[in-house]
Amino acid sequence: MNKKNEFPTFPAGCESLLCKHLTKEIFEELKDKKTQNGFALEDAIHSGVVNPDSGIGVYAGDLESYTLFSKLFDPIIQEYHGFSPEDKHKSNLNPNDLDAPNLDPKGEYIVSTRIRVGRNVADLPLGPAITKEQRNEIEKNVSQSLQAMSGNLAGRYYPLKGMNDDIKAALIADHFLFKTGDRFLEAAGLNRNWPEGRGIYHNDEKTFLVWINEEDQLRIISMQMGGNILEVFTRLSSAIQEIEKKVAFSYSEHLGYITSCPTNLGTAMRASVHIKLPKLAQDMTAFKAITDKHFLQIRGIHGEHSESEGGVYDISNKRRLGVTEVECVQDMVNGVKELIAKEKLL
Ligand code: ADP
Ligand code: ILO
Repeated sequence: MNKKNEFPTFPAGCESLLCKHLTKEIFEELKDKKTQNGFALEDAIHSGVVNPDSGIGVYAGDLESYTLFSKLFDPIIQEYHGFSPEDKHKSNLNPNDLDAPNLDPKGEYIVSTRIRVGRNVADLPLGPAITKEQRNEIEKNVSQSLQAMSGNLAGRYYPLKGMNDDIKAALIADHFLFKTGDRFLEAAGLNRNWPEGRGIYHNDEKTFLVWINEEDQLRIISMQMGGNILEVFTRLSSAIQEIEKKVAFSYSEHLGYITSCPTNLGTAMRASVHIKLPKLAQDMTAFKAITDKHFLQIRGIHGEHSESEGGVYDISNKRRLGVTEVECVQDMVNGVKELIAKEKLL
């Protein structure tokens, strides 16, 4: 058991970026520092300390965490995104710059497409350090702004508190809603006061959705069945522009959009397909060679830390910082094109 404010010990075989980059020297230098929101090093590392199977293991409590604890965050960001402290982030949400032809016209491989971005409200703490009152205020303001949306983005907000259990389970099983009780988020302090202040907004077709106050204060999502990636990106891009007219988001020239998990910094974008690759899945080395080449990540179909089912995988961009939104989606498009070509050959 690790003691408070003592250098944590990690079990043998621990592969998290936290355990790799948290040296005793850095720990001693940072352990008594706190951001203006009272967020300390031990809060930032708690999730990775109690979950040694974490891939990353750290969360930020606010924008200041990224500078105050930069000796820990910078090498983690560098290793995950290949982005150095001198680099600047860049943005491009223009669908006209995306080269995304229909990769699967007969609908044999791509089951569904989803692109999401994370956003947090400017000048407030991030989820791990936010107060209950601040969180509830965000829910109120953001859900009101969303309910004023029109056209194909018009919809309704459904608070998690009081949501019927069957409806909740169906929304999760159909990949629309976040799960409850994630142990990584729990240890990061992101599940405090659950389910209060959380909820989901969606249009009737459930092609445009916004999660409120999960890992990030907003997760803006565009998704639909099949492989029309351009349509999904175009919808997301216009939705983001609409929301940005009403809500100011936390953004820095260096790190782009600020998120609680450093893997999401920058574009905060994850563009994914659920894709059937049963033959290629028999040879994970060949599979991984293609995903690595295109900077892609393989997940199971019930989200991160879940397994594949029936040869269907969640394939998404891994890089999010120092690349534009168009480049994130382009990574996914290029890789999926090659994955389908390989599956066809087998
Ligand atoms: P994130 O919100 O960070 O992308 P997850 O990996 O937890 O995190 O995914 C959230 C939900 O979105 C899960 O239910 C997952 O199955 C679903 N999802 C992700 N990609 C797709 C996709 N291409 N089609 C359908 N559902 C998807
Ligand atoms: N803290 C977890 C998850 C890291 C990346 N994923 C998300 C959802 N942010 C880990 O370190 O494995």
